[in-house]
Amino acid sequence: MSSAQIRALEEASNGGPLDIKVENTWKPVECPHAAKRLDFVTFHYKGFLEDGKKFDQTYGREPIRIQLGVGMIMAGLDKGLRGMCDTELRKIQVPYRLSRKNKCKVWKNIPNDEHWLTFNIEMLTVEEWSLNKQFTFMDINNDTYLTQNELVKFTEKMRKEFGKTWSNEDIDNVMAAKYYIKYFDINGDAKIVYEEFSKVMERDMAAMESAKALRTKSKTKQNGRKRDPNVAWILDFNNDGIVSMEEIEAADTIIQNEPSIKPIFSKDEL
Ligand SMILES: [Ca+2]
Ligand SMILES: [Ca+2]
Repeated sequence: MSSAQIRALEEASNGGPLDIKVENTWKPVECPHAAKRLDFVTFHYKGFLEDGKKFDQTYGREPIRIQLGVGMIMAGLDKGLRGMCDTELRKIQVPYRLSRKNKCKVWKNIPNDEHWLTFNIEMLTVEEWSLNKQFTFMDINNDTYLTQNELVKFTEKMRKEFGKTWSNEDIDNVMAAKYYIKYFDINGDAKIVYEEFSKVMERDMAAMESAKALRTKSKTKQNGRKRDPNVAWILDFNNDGIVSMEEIEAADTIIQNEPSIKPIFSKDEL
């Protein structure tokens, strides 16, 4: 029997697509902040094949630091790491369906064809998301501002190291970075400092809250993905917090033009 046939049988007996299995092996008494989407988490893992053989571990090298919910890790682990606390130990089993990832540096030792993968996770730190942490994450050379060139490098780094890609492959990294600068650069000096970044992000997040309230009131289902706070922030062209299929499909064309929402604020807002 092929592995695809085994999977089909297992899904049939499961009554639907297989999900991850989580065992809480150890939880600290104190948990000041449980990991949720957008938080930055730093962890070690040991990975095992279905026959129990260890295929990899991060012990002995740098632990892994990723942001949750933005495509930096296989879907099964992204889900399984949610709710973890500093120092917590968890065993997460990930089915084939949720272990897909692009070829990249950080995940290169993880086999791509295994039916089930088991990860023993040791959570080191959970850092709660903030605008400041987000800005620092993108400021890869740590000089307190973001430039077009740096944003291109950041996007490249996300792809090479973590296998994160644009959902529309026609999007060009340089065009996206250019658009991003125009979207955030309040004083027009081609650099984004934290004050500009936070000002524009806060404006957008307020707009997203209103859109969300409106959706709740009219019981409209959100149709698309949650907005990514990294360079892909620009893909939510109508500022409603949801990146729809239409927005993704039109993105490569839209970003060739000036942003329709300008980084301009009235006197009251500044
Ligand atoms: Ca910088
Ligand atoms: Ca949208």
